Amino acid sequence: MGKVKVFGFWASPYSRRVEIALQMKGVEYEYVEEDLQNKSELLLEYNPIHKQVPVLVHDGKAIAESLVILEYIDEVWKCCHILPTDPYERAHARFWANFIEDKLMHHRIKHAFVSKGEESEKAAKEIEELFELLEDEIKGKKLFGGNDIGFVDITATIVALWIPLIQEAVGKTILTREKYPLLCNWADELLQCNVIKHNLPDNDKLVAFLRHILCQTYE
Ligand SMILES: N[C@@H](CCC(=O)N[C@@H](CS)C(=O)NCC(=O)O)C(=O)O
Repeated sequence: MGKVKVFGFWASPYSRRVEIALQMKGVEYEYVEEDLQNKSELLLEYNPIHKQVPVLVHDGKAIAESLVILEYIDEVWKCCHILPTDPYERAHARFWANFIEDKLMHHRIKHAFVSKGEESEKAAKEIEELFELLEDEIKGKKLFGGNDIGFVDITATIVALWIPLIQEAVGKTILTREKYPLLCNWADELLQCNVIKHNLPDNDKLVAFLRHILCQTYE
């Protein structure tokens, strides 16, 4: 099926998505760790638009953007589907993955956990509303993908691991078991899965890293 390479960064939830998907499918690949302060010529060549990890290189052809890469992996390696086969279910999974991407990721998480004063309260309220929507969506299901890990679960690993560790790093808690029991049960379930467990960074190392980058942003 051709040579597969992943350009990633150890603490990146986006990079982890790609490795989880490849390992679910049993695809062999070479992993290249990028220094994001000093990006390699190859990364800039493969992802000239965004200049970000992850990048998947398959048979010499580069694909950027983690969700695009997940769909590519699912189309090329057909075993154990990441996206549902039913068109409606597929659309539904894409909707929730995009929801996580557009609404939750990027600046919203940083704002909710590390901004100060009035801005902080507003951002925390906004993120609480998003968690409520996810809490509702997971109702009656073990995982977002049903009984097996799917597109939304892989996209949402940031909620299962990064958010609890961001909370630990900055000493502010928004996602609690009392308020979001179903979402927390889902996170427990997901973190038990071997392919997820083996693909997540070391907790202490990640907390230290998150503390460093998040606090630096708002100093
Ligand atoms: N939308 C992109 C986001 C990727 C992203 O933000 N990557 C970060 C690492 S977590 C990065 O490469 N940052 C370096 C930079 O922006 O200069 C995806 O889904 O792949």
